[in-house]
Amino acid sequence: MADSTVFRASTTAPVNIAVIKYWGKRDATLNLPTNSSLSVTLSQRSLRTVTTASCSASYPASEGDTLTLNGSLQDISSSKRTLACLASLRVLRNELESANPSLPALSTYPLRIVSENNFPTAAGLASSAAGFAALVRAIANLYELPQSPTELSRIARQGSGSACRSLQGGYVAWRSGTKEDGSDSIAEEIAPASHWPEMRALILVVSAEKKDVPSTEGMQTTVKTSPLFATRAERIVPGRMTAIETAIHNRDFPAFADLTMRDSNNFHACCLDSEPPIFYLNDVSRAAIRLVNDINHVAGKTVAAYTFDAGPNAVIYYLDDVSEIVAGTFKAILGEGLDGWEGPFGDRLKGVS
Ligand code: 2P0
Repeated sequence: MADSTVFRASTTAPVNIAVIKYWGKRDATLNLPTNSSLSVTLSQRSLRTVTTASCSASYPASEGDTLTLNGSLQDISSSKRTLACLASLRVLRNELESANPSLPALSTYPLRIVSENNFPTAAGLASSAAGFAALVRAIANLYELPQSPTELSRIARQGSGSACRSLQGGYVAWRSGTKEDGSDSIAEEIAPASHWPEMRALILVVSAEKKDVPSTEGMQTTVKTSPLFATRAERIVPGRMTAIETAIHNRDFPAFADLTMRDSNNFHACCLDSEPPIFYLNDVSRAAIRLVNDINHVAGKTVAAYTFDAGPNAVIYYLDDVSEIVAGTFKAILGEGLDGWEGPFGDRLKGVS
């Protein structure tokens, strides 16, 4: 009879919001990006995925590995990305077991993965980033793998590109790398959150609907059809990566904000430059942009920065000492919105329709 011991590990992974955007793949199977990107990892108190991974010799082999997301069983047999992550993690566990034959053969047991997001899935709130980061971290913990977060980022990247940036906190750069096998396409923390503890993020949930054009599909369209995109990848992003790392190291908010807003605009310009054009921003998004511009104008300096991912939801970065001006103005203008969540760094998240 199979040993009924169940091995289990749980973890949480936060969402990250890019300030220099990843958009475009040079290899769609390995999820190798066309350009480097840089993100801020949000607090675990706000948007996060909680994942438990377990395995047991007593789990029926006929059921194979299973993934339950927000209470519903997913068909992972057709998810090449999930399968790639599980296969890579098993290889690492198998290496441990080969080196130490007294270890239980967890790599041979079926896996059960149960994952919950505390925010809308696929609404452009980086759910796949937190999801795959939590999946990789939970199984790495279950398998007691010694690999560092940067080493594990290679695996999370195969699940979803942006997931490689959610294994670490603070300010994280994903280096695109140049090697064909992706071995140098990894994420590294360039500064911990404690380096700039005054940083705040306010998330405006403009829409919790699934996005119109999924990121993977949208970026492939952009790479194939946008002339502006080639300029972005080759001539715009490399300089911005260096400049924003300097701004973060110097805690220079105006420079950080300027680069963040320009890069969001450039990414959405590339979307618009695609054929067919891709529209992620809507009227509420544009109103948020105008409001940030107005706040900065009235303040007489740059105190707030907006950024938008593949959806209409706005993320507004600002520093704690201007919280009243920035978050206060947004709250006053947008009113009590649809739903208020406890937001990153203790701010309230506002839903607006
Ligand atoms: C980012 N986004 O840097 C950019 C900005 C959306 C806009 O990473 O195909 O879900 O799974 O690698 O990671 C969204 O792309 O795409 C994304 P895949 P992913 O955060």
